[in-house]
Amino acid sequence: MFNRRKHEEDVRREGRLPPGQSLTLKFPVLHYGPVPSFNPETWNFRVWGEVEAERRWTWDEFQQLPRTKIVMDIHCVTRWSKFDTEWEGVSVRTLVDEGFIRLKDTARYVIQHAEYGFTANLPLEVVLAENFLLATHFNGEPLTPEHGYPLRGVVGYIRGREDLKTPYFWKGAKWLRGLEFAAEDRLGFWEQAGYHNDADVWKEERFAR
Ligand SMILES: Nc1nc2c(c(=O)[nH]1)N[C@H]1C(S)=C(S)[C@@H](COP(=O)(O)O)O[C@H]1N2
Ligand SMILES: [Mo]
Repeated sequence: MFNRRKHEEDVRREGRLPPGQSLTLKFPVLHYGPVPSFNPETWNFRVWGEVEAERRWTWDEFQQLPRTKIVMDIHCVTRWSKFDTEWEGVSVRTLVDEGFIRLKDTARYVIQHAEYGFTANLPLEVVLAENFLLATHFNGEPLTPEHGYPLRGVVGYIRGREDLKTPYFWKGAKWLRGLEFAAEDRLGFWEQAGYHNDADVWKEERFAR
């Protein structure tokens, strides 16, 4: 308890605690519905929509993509924040820069599609920023099933990067199966349920109404 309080004082002083948030040392699990199972034989990852060519990677092929590590603070709309979390996986920016994904000029939004039809939407510039990752590992270990194994979107705050927009953590879909690049925005699962579409943690954009 003392430990938690002290950590919270530290991040508050450093300006890293967004309004209305409190620090947790745990890693709460939050999602709608059951945890899906994973079959590496049938799993694939698809990219479609406003792209020059649709892509589909098997689990083995996905392992061969270039990998990136980032350290971020993550902020849940239910008011817990977790600091200095380390994520490893595949950067969408890298996939675009290295030609694995070729975007059309018309691509302006990205819909993450996960198991059971769950979706989360973000503007393209957020998905292409350094604080968004298709993550396979958390703190050096593969994701656990309840945190999205084998793949999830993650988005958070990178220290000192006030230039990047930081949305709440719900904008990262667990059990991710594909990215749809779109010309028009379309509300995802939680956004349709009344969560704020922009979800900026510093502006406390929690709910739309
Ligand atoms: N597939 C899927 N991903 C999801 C959700 C969900 O319901 N389904 N919930 C989101 C919400 S509301 C939050 S706060 C985070 C929680 O991630 P965690 O369980 O790893 O803490 O996952 C997000 N990703
Ligand atoms: Mo959430």
